[in-house]
Amino acid sequence: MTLMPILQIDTEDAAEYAIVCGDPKRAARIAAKLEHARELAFSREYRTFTGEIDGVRILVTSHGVGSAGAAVCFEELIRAGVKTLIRVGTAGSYSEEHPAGSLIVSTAAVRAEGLTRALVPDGFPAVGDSDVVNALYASAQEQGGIVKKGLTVSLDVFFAGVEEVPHKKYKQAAVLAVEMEIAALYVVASLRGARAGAIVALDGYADSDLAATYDPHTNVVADAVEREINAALGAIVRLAKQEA
Ligand code: R1X
Repeated sequence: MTLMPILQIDTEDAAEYAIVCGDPKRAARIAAKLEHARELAFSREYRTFTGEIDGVRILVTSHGVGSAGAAVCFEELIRAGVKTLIRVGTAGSYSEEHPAGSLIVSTAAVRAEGLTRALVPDGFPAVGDSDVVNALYASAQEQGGIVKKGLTVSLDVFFAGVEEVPHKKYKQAAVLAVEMEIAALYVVASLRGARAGAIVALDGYADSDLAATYDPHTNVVADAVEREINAALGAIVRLAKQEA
């Protein structure tokens, strides 16, 4: 029995699988889909539930906004005993081919944040586990709507300052979406011998003036979040069956 100091969950409560998301309210929404769901802890921005999907026990934990805080969550989940992590998040789009309401499965993330630079050398990849990514993509396609698989970029900046964020270059380099935590998830998972994947619901265009236009609280985004949650749960069932 070891209590994780920040998440406040115990090794006894760990599961092989975890779904992670930014918003504590979304963690509750995911847990509501589980059998035998119960809350384990709510410490700072980290809210953890456990429950079962098709007989597979999982954890659901919120990680807040931004890489540094999210990495604390990923590290402690893995230390507690989690082997597979799936991030269910939101992101900005780089293309009119996939507008708000589309889903993107991240195969790998550009490390454009600061946290992973303090963990691993330049050139170290932030890459998803291929089994997890493929299971997520297959389950997401069953949910309908636009679903794409490809590169995402993780930034530390949400509202821009005076420095330019090179959205145009990422777009030219075929990056599909921008968010803030996938690079940290993929690097921490690689470092600690766990596997990870991520799916994001697009909530607008990344290179628009966010301060003026950002509104993730629309029905279109809520529907996409519902589909990505179902995709993540479906992916866990697929992966557990592959291992049985
Ligand atoms: O990953 C990004 C961040 O966690 C996307 O949405 C959040 C900001 O609203």
